Amino acid sequence: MENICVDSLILKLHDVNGVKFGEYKLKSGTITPIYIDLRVLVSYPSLMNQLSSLIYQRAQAENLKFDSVCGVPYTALPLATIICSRNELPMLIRRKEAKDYGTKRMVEGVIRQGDTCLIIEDTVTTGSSILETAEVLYKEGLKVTDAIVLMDREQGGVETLGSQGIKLHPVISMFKLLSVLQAGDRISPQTAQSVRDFILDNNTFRPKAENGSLSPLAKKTCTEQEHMLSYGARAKLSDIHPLGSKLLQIMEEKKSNLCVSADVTSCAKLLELADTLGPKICLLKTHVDILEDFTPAFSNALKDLADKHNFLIFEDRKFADIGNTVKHQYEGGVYQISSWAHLVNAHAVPGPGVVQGLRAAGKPLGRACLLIAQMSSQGSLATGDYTQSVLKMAEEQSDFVLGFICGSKISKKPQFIHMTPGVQMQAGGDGLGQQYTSPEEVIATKGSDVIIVGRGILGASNWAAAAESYRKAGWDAYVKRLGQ
Ligand code: S5P
Repeated sequence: MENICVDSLILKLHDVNGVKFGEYKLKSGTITPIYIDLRVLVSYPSLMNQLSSLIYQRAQAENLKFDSVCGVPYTALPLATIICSRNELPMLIRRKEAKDYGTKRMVEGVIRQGDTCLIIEDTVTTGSSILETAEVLYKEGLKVTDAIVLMDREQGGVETLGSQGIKLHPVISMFKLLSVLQAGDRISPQTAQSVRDFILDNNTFRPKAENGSLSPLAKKTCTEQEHMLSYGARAKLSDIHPLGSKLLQIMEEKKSNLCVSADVTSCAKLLELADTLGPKICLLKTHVDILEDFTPAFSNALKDLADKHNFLIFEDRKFADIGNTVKHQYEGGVYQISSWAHLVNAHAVPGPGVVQGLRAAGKPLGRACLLIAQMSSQGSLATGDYTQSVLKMAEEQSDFVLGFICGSKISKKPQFIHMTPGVQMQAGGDGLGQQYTSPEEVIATKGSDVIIVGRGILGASNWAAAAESYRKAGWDAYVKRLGQ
């Protein structure tokens, strides 16, 4: 099977003006800030071929069963033609107007009653064009169970067609398109956001309240879609913490959502670990107070390695005292944590003062903190209402809190980064309360962003190979989540 990169095709679609931003009037009369016009494709044969392959790959991946293929006229007609010609599939052509002479047929090609026809479309907004074509095919005695669309504007087409018994399979979604164009610096974060707002507010299927706004239930579904943004797109959101943005950029660049928990007890070992695993990780987590031979020179050496390999340092200090005390613990004492750790974490038990204390020392240095909203250990008390209160505390102090330690995604704000410890390839525990979940489960199912792995890597005979397998598992799960 041809290896086609969807992201690069999206950029090409933009290059050839297949996607435009501005003010355009749709068939319905609505003014839209994004216009998708794939009629230009016929002038770009190589792009046309690649897009056709992508569409057909989708049909194969879904294992669709059909006897013939029909493209919705006119734009999807050449796409369907290429697919049918390359794969030797029988095609049907739907006429827009019946001929006023001869056979007066609405569909050209050999029709066998009861056959199933797959519909191909270039762009879907409401799904009405596919429905029109399906109606014509039904009249000829054909069945339509599935349709594939290259670009889904995500304005209710899938749901509308689904309610009519046609399963729509989108190849590229609007949210994916925006995220790739934003990450590729083709559009500003503001433009991307305004298009997202427009799409969310103009869904033809979702129920609207009497005042015309979406119902809270529908809004919930919408913001969930937003969380499916890529790390790179989230890095560019307008109100993200600068350090959160930097971390997300590193993740995107290094294709790594792996944080190694460097729980070793000598400085030399920790530095060796950081140098060996540096290229594979986005974040290195330390417990500086378990080092037997800490010196200030060690923290300088660690900072150098972080620069060399482009990762951030996270001291897992779990501050949990009144603001004044944590400020001292953070900037003073033997460790002077704020001078070398980009990130620290804190329990929310003391109330918002704990963040205020950390902020006083860390903000001038450009640092940030994570709040512990849930824990991986058995019988943890950080659940339910407690977790919700932590979320609220983070929202109120998002100038210094950039995310959470948690078991699964707890905030729908894409600006917050979720990090999950207690990760190993195999489920199980350590006999001291630790409970393990797999990278796939944490990232793809639970919607977290970063896997924190300690003994899963440190216990292996080859650290680099183990880290690579965790990096790959975490990244594959993220790619899977984006495609969902
Ligand atoms: O809930 C938590 C929070 C943290 S930060 N559960 C955890 O296990 N951690 C930390 O993650 C813990 O202190 C340790 O450093 C790491 C997990 O290590 P592992 O060897 O069990 O992967």
